[in-house]
Amino acid sequence: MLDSTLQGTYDQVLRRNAGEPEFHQAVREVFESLELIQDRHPEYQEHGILMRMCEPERQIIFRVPWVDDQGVTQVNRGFRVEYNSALGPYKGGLRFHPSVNLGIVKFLGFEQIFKNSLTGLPIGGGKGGSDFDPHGRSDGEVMRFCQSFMTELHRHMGEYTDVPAGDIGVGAREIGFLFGQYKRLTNRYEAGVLTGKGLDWGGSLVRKEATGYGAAIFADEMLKARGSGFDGKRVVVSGSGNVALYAIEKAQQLGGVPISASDSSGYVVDENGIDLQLLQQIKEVERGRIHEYADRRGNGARFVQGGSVWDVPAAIALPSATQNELSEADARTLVKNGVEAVSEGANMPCTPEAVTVFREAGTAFGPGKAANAGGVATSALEMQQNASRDAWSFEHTEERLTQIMKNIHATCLETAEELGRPGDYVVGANVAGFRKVADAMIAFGVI
Ligand code: NDP
Ligand code: 2IT
Repeated sequence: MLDSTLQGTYDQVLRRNAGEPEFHQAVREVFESLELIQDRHPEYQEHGILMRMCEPERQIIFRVPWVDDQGVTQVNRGFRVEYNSALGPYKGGLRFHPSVNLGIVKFLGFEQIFKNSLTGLPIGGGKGGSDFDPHGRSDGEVMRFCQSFMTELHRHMGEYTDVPAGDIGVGAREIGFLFGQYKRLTNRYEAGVLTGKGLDWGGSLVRKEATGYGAAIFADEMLKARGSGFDGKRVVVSGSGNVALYAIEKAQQLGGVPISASDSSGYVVDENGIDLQLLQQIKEVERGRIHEYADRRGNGARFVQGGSVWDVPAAIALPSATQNELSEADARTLVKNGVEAVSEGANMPCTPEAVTVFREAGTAFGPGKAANAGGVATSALEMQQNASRDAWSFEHTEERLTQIMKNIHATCLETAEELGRPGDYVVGANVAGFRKVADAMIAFGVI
């Protein structure tokens, strides 16, 4: 149960946003943490911070018509939720996936506000996307879709206004088509308006790797805080997209042995450790399916159709596919198999019931808004480079990323300690992220 003020606001959120379960879930989790600080911050109530924080500053929904390779007209729906600009321009990815709807975009945008605050960099929170499915579409179809999407979205963007990037289904190819159309429509080479760009046209080294690297670094920090480490231990990873691939790479560099990857068709287990080059070739270059890894690797690697990758015993888990992919039953299996740390590469991959299981078992649990903040943090570094018309080295940028992840980890731990919940990264991340945004909102008055 929430206290009466929080419950009242939460009821209003439910009423106003009917049929958006992922959004409700994200709000509820933050509110449960805010219970701990309600008494200390009467000013939040006085200034209506809770309700203002839950209501996006602006929500844009638009038609995206385009013509497929057969000459048939297709219509998708586009979204951009400009959630909160207290700390900087709206910043957050675009997701292209058939499951995208307003509630999904709002949950992601809401999480993004606090994640971006935790990075310590001047970025507000936003998210967008479309129910367009890039799977099986030709480059020409993806280009025409992206051009149509940007033809509407461009009027809402700007390096001081709203700076999108990638998320599920949106990588360097899509960002290229989007940036090209923005440039054409505005007649401005405004590099800082999008991040995740190619290295030859304003992109930042390490941005591609940043989310996965950051999630593994966050796991390492949590392990180190308990006197432990990757130390040759088995690492179970879900997904095989941008986040998963580079979580695998960094986990290997830190001395762990990642033994799995997945996509929506099933998962592969490779007891000898994932061959990252092969996985990248299949997923990044060929855009293939995960079973091809087992087909081509030989060596005892096996593909399991459907099923749960969390059945694979491991000491460290890096869920890096999508929301609510790790259930209460999965969490129990992981705990039974001796998991020490779970670091969320994806946004909200663990259900609330799963998080409770980890909390009760004493598993180190890094919530996405802290653990996967490396991606957006490096996007902010890309914006810095664009603003100064500079390009930093890989080493320098990776050092900045590592330091940011360490700072976020330390902030979460210190805040949790202050609140009498030592080791609880969920309350640490929620409260530390929230306070900065709330204080800025109070400074600006009721807007
Ligand atoms: P990609 O599109 O590169 O990869 C997504 C992966 O997850 C694919 O393997 C995909 O499989 C799988 N997946 C997606 N949806 C589902 C589903 N409904 N069920 C099962 N598997 C699914 O996306 P990213 O790697 O960029 O994103 C992964 C997660 O990380 C998302 O939650 C995203 O919000 C989060 N994130 C991403 C950041 C970034 O910088 N890219 C930053 C912070 C968080 P398939 O191809 O079969 O659909
Ligand atoms: O969820 C996320 O943080 C992202 N998809 C990255 C956002 C960004 O602006 O880099």
